[in-house]
Amino acid sequence: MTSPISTHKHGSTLIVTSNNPPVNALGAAVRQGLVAAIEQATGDDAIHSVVITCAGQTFFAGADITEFGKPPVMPWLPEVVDIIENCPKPVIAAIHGTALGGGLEVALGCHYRVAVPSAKFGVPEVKLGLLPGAGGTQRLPRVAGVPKALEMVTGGGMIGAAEAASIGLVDRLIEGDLVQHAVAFANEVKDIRPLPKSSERDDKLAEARANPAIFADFRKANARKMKGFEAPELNIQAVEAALAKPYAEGVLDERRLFMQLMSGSQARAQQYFFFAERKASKIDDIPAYTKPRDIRRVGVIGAGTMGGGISMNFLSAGIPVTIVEMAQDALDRGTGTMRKNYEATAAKGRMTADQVEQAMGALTPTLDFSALADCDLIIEAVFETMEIKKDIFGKLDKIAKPGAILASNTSYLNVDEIAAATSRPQDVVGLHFFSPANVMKLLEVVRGARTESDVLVTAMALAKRIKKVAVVAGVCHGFIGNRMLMPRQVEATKLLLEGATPDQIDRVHVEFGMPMGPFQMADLAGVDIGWHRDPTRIENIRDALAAEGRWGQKKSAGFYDYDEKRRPSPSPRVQEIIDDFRTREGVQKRDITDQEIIERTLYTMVNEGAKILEEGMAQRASDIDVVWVYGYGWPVYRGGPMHWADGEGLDKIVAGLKNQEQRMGSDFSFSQLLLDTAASGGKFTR
Ligand code: T1G
Repeated sequence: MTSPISTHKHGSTLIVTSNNPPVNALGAAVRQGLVAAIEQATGDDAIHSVVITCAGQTFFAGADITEFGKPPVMPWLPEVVDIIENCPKPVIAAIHGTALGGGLEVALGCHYRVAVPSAKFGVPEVKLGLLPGAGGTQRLPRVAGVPKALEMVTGGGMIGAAEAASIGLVDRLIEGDLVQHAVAFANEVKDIRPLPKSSERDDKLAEARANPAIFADFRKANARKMKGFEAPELNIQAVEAALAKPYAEGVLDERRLFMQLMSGSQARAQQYFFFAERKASKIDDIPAYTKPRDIRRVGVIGAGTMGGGISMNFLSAGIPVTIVEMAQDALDRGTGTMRKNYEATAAKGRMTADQVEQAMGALTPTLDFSALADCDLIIEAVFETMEIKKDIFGKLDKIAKPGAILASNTSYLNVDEIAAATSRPQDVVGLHFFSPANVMKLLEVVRGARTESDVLVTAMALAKRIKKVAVVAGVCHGFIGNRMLMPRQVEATKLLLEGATPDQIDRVHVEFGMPMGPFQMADLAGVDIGWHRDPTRIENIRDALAAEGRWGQKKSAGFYDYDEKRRPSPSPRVQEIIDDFRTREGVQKRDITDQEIIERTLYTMVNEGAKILEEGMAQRASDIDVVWVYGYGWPVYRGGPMHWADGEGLDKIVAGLKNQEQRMGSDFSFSQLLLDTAASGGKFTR
């Protein structure tokens, strides 16, 4: 087996190249090769300096995550980094692509770092429930300073090469051939002694020592973002050790904290999710060589909240959009909202004024439906009623060019029925964006019975282009996410009649780690969504609220009352409505435990997920988890409903549901797959 590490001499410089596609992960063979290369440089008097570089798309993008959980193979990464740093000759990291995690730690072990302007740097271990475990929490603060180190280790984001150079993480930006300039740099520094070792620097730590409140302030400022996660706090503790202790001691704290995280359920869940997210983009029964169709112009029908948000995704990715409305004022309102959203992003410094103009300049608003004739993909985003959608697709069938993909943004309705309104069902697909469409990353790609393979491949490729995470769903009511939402909403509402309050149910969900509970979500989305609009027809609690204009936050009243700052408080009026319904329905009020709420809402979601799997409406259980993390904010440190259920134990899930079966009545039936998997001691996601 040839080593992924090769070396060759260029004058008195030893060039060490890693070729370990796709991302030069620091697997065992790479680590072994790096150690051998440093030994070679050390033992060869003709060598005065070393350049470490990577072939392919990127510098080392981190430890090899596929090795996690397996018996460790020596040398481990911390040792490799120390060997590099202790090389008696200067070692220069030549960086392109993304130097991430262990990759950045290798670069920090080098005495110097040079990079091309497009290079990016980060320590995303926190997203895997970990911390940089190869000296990164100790070297990064010493090189980049404590504030930047805290931001990077707890956020897991990337910084660009220019910023890295400005904070001293990169010694020189290279224009032109990276390796050639890195060798020239090596010749400049080859005789400089002592060698600059990151682990021995103290200047940047001294700055932080002058501000002892730095950690408390950071914790306070980031409390909301870090809530529920274990890794961010332990990353902070490791950086505190860097400030308080000499490197040799601080690195022992890092090792202890790393092992504590690695052995925990959150790291397992987040590492599981890293691969789940990437697996979602693969469609098992479509050959990988299937070519996507060329999408040069997108048409969007409807300039409402969804149509505008959907359009922005394409405009931001540089894809021109023709947006169609029925009336000028609706069209103007829609395009005005899009511009406002862009300007708000620009105001936050996340895009420039030029980029706003560029995006808006690629938009063609029109009232002329036939203007869609030259679009390669047309997305319908109008009212959620089948009649209107079938009418629109019938019209589209007459004007869209051959081979155009016709997509509906429906969130529930039957895509096959919509496709049947055209003569080209093979070109019809569901593209279910989540609101707000220009923000939420999830895209459910709904595969009709007749949807052509290359249409699906096009949808998945396009999702990547517009920075969405796409999951293929089958045609069923609510597809994956909303279908699992239904039993949760049904049981949550019944629990109100039985004695729980909106506040209790929402609290249980928020304590679980959801961003909000069912009733907070209803008030945010709108209690009137899906309401029949007849105030005299009051068949359930939502009808009663909607009939009184309690439509949620937008009306300062829904399941909660809201003050002028939209702060919620339990509503006596809502409690009256619930009590009236309870009396009307003859339901006996009783104390509801938090555990019952978990069993009646979260366990039933798992059961519905199992049904989705057994009906083939999702390709795999991990896809269901991707939908819930990206579509509804399920806490990623719990992996997603199906991964979480495995951790709970499917036998416990079944027992809990059996506990509640009577109370749930005909609204509930067991998934056979859940029963069988639990009985066999199996799991959904491992
Ligand atoms: N290990 C193993 N495989 C990896 C990998 C990694 N670190 N990174 C990516 N892959 C695989 C990925 O599964 C996919 O495989 C393919 O490469 C392309 O990935 C001790 C402990 C680098 C920005 O967290 O952020 O270092 O699906 O689709 O969009 O302190 O990959 O093709 O079979 O994402 O171009 C820290 C994770 C590790 C970086 C490229 N590093 N990777 O994005 O490609 S922990 C990370 C990424 C660590 C040390 C600690 C991205 C990318 P397949 P992709 P991309």
